[in-house]
This record gives sequence, structure tokens and C-alpha cells, in this order.
Amino acid sequence: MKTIKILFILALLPCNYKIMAQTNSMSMASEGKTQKATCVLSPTQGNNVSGSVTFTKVKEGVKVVADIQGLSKGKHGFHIHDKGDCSAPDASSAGGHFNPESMNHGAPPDMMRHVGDLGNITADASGKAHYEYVDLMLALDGKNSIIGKSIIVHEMEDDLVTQPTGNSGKRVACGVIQENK
Ligand SMILES: [Cu+2]
Ligand SMILES: [Zn+2]
Repeated sequence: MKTIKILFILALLPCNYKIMAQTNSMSMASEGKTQKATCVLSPTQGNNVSGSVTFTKVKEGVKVVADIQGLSKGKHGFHIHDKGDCSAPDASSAGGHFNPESMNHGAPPDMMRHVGDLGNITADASGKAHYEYVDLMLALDGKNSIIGKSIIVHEMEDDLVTQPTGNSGKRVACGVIQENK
């Protein structure tokens, strides 16, 4: 009887190991962190600017792709702002530029910049702008995570120098950045 019991336990063992191994690889995958995030931009009061932005983790950093319409021709400041709150009619509820490292305002390739500084988008005569940039500073997890922050499109060009805003004027569109699940 004892022998049978032992044999039975032995027969079960490899099976348990298999389940353990599977559970481990599953938890590792979910801990594999955010790969993608999306933001839908809606116009602020009195404006007609809308669009979408995607953030995808790539080897070098995070690839940002934006398609925006309803703009006036030319350059418009394009930033990640500190609060994921677009509720105010002028989007002032979104706060200032996302700046977890307490730096000065700058341009995307600068070492000294806000994490949220994405420079400008450029609209053509039909009011459409397409933006693509692989950013080295912003992240989809950890201290520089942009999940739950907002994106703001501005009325005017970001001069990339004026502190702390780039002097790009009013906020014409706002959206909250959400993790893709
Ligand atoms: Cu801004
Ligand atoms: Zn800034």
C-alpha cells in the first residue's frame, strides 16, 4: 500500500513542476511592463483641434506617433502635461509640463528639458499634422512614466527656449494618456 502511495505522489510531481513553471512565465510576462499607450485629443472650448497619439516601446526608447487635425497652418507646441485632467474649458486643469526631474524647458533632443517636452507639430495648409519621434527620455513605466498624464496641443509655436512654457500660447486640444491593455 505504501509503495503505491509513493508511486502515486511521484507520478504527480512532474505535473506540479510544469504548473509552477507555467505560472512563473506568466507572472514574468505581466511584469514585462507597458508596451503601448494611446491618447485621444479633444478640442478645448472654442477650438476644433482633435487627433490621436500612440506611444510604443522600442529598443531605443519610446516611439511617439501623432495625427492631428483642425489646426492653423504652421507649428504648434506639443507637450505632455503633468495632470491627466482635461476638464477645464481651457485645459488649464492639465497643469504645467510633465517635469519629474526638475529641469528647465527645452527641445526634445536636449539633455536639459522637461520629460514632457516634445517640441512642435507642423500643420499643412489643410490643418493636418503628422508627428513621429523616438524619444529617449519619456517612459511607459517607472519615474518618467507618462501613463495618466495628458497631452496638450498649443495655439502657437513652442520657441523651445522661454521658461517654463516655450511661450506657445493657449491650449487648443487635450487628451489623457492611457495604457493599452
Ligand atoms: Cu504644453
Ligand atoms: Zn517644457
